[in-house]
Amino acid sequence: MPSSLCGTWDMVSNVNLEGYMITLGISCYLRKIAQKLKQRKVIEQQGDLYIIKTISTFRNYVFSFKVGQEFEEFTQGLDNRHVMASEICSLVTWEGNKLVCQQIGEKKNRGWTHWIEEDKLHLELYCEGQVCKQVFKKNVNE
Ligand code: VL7
Repeated sequence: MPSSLCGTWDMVSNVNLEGYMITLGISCYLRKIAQKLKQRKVIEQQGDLYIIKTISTFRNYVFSFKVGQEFEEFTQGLDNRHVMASEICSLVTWEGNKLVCQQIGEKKNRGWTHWIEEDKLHLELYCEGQVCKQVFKKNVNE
């Protein structure tokens, strides 16, 4: 059973957000703002429904899904693209202890992977060969 991703997590590192944003076509202006943000993840689970909230002083992004079920996602406020299920695979799955999301759409080889390692929440956001690596530490006061 994978360790729980649930809780409030504060960003401690953020490597190559720039490369990831460039592949997504984010403007220079928005990239500068996004680079300065200390993102927070609030991850909740209600039955088989997961809710991942990415929180910042500038903008929030909320995504909810059921593991193993196809879904459509609109990345509102990020790069504003529609990504959706392919006909052959469900989009968020557990691969061992990693929660893996494939964001199938206009951009090739796009998705993310979350896992816990040494009490930290890890996230890789990837798109077209660029990988942004983020690490979060648990905020026990929230
Ligand atoms: C990944 C930033 C940069 C556009 C705005 C910056 C607002 C705060 O996909 C994500 O999380 C997954 C995995 O946890 C669950 O939905 C969100 C955010 C990384 C992307 C793009 C800059 C514009 C940043 C919302």
